[in-house]
Amino acid sequence: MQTSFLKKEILLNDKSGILTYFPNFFSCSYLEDLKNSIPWEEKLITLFGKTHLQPRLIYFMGDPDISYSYSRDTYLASSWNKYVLEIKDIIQEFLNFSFNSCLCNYYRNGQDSMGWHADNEKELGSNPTIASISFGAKRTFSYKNNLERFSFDLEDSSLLIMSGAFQHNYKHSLPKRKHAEARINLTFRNIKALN
Ligand SMILES: O=C(O)CCC(=O)C(=O)O
Repeated sequence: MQTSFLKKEILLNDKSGILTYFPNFFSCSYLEDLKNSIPWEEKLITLFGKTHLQPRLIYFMGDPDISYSYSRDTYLASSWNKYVLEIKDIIQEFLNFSFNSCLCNYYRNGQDSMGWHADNEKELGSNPTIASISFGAKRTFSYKNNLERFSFDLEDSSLLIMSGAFQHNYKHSLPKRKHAEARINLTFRNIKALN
């Protein structure tokens, strides 16, 4: 892959965390291939004692025996999808870093969203590097600490890398939008076995 002409935006780079954005990372969109080949699931989530359907479809995949617990649920990784594996190989080569799992999110329209959270589960280790890839509709990504809140757009075929202490110092979310077409987000993670 030719990477020397890639546009790179450093949105945050200090001891509180690192956010690096590549707006046109992929030259083609995998939206339709991912939409049609992943067996998307609608899952429940319990928040503040109430159980709801998560406002998006998800699918968790990864190496054998990888499991990930968040929002009080444990997900055992399903086997890799061929397109996700192809994308993983490209990202790994670019970052010189390997991932063993991917949480896939399918936002069907502007009503689908992701609430405020940090990816700070123990099995991600401290200061995890997470590669987040977007295909389809442009959506706003927001992040905040106790003092400030920031937002920017995640565009089709883009790559966002969250690293350093970002997950310790900020929460992030993908708010609802009045009108939005379908969007798929892949977040590649490296999950460690907990003893
Ligand atoms: O869809 C997005 O860009 C956000 C995904 C996200 O925050 C996550 O999977 O933890």
